[in-house]
Amino acid sequence: MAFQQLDYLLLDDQFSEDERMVRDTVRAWVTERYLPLAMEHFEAGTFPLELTPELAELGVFGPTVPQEYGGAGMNSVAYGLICQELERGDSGLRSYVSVQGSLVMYPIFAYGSEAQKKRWLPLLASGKAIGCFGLTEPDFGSNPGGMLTTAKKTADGWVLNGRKMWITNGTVSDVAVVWARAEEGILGFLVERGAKGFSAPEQKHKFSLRASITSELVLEDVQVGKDALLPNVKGLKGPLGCLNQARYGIAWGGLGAAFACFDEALQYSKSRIVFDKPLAGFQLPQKKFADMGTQITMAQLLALRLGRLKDEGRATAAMVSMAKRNNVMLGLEVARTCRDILGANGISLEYQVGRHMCNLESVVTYEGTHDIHTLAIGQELTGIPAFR
Ligand code: TGC
Ligand code: FAD
Repeated sequence: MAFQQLDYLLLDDQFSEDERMVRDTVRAWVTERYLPLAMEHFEAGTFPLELTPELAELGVFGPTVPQEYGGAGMNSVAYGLICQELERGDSGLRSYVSVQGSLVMYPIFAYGSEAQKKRWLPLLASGKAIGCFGLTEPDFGSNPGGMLTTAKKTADGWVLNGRKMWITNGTVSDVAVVWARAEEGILGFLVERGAKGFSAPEQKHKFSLRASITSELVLEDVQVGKDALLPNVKGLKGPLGCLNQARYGIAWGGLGAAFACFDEALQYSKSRIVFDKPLAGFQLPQKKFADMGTQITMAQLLALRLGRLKDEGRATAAMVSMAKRNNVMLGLEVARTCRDILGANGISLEYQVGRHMCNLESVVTYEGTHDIHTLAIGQELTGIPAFR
């Protein structure tokens, strides 16, 4: 049966016609073009890179970037709905798109020179170039301020040394946004594929986010020109500012995965006969659906309100933390419950619930772990940072 999204509080009419059109277009594409491939790529541990031109045609790469730079100039709610629909397909698909837009196009747009913007943004928006974002290191994930990667100024530019890890799209990227420690503070650089001393080997053997390329970035005396520096930002607020954009999209993405699992389990339970009647007719599954439906509805309200505030310029980083933390954990808990409702079928990749459940174990960790966002909200409420 076709996917039916839960909309308990009739929130559909809270979206503009344009927003609904964007959502429905991406939803139809995911159903027709991505879902038929999802199981095969998850199993093989590959991403269908050949879909890149179609994604670009849909306008999902950097949709909020102004049209003069190749973006679609959409609002934040439309961007959120795009992330929701892509993650209904697979978290790896949403990752592919949100890294490109929020973590590569955004820093170039917000911190780059006019020349960097004119060169890279149209290439990235059209999918002719792919990018990645290198912040995390083997020993510094939650605490990126401790990074060991260095940038040393030379007469002609900079020399970069260090190692990044767990970098989405690294191996297939034409350009890497690399954050490094310089005398001046933490700075961002655009490192191009093929630069001498730069390599991006793929990290294998993941049980989660399998349909996504994850890589190390190795920088050994990589010489880049002065024009590789993102000139308009200095300090940790540079990379953290990008994370706000990506975390916002992920809050909607968690909802998308939850919608997929809820719908699959609801349909399954109506046709699965146990003890002579449909599983959906027993009280225990009904309690699970009532709990999940309520939590999903609250997560929808959170995402929508945050999106409207973001479009008004009133969303704060702590609000984004609340939405990422809540909606991703909600997605993970819904996926786990729905996997259980499907019984043994729940562990088969012929169904979606197990794939979403495994994927969300990554999503709950990346872009700030659940606990890091707990502390960010705690800091906002108490005024006391408890990170150290
Ligand atoms: P702290 O001293 O608090 O802050 C340093 C400077 O940064 C500013 N700041 C922010 N700015 C913008 N947005 C935010 N969310 C910000 N949070 C802090 C802050 O005002 C300060 O500015 P200034 O001007 O005073 O220097 O920094 P800290 O060292 O105590 O760390 C705070 C902490 C733990 C919250 C932060 O480092 C953190 O968020 N850690 C989590 C790291 C993380 O999320 N990494 C994600 C890597 S990328 C990724 O996972 C991509 S997955 C992609 C995919 O496949 O979809
Ligand atoms: P750690 O920081 O070692 O945390 C381990 C545990 O300790 C967690 O439970 C954490 O919550 C807890 N913890 C840490 N600090 C505290 C504290 N102060 N108080 C209490 N508990 C604490 N990074 C990038 O830069 N770019 C990418 O494209 C990217 N893509 C990724 C893709 C995947 C599939 C994955 C899994 C990760 C990706 N990451 C990427 C890395 C990701 O952002 C980090 O894994 C994440 O920030 C957590 O860092 P860590 O793994 O080092 O865990």
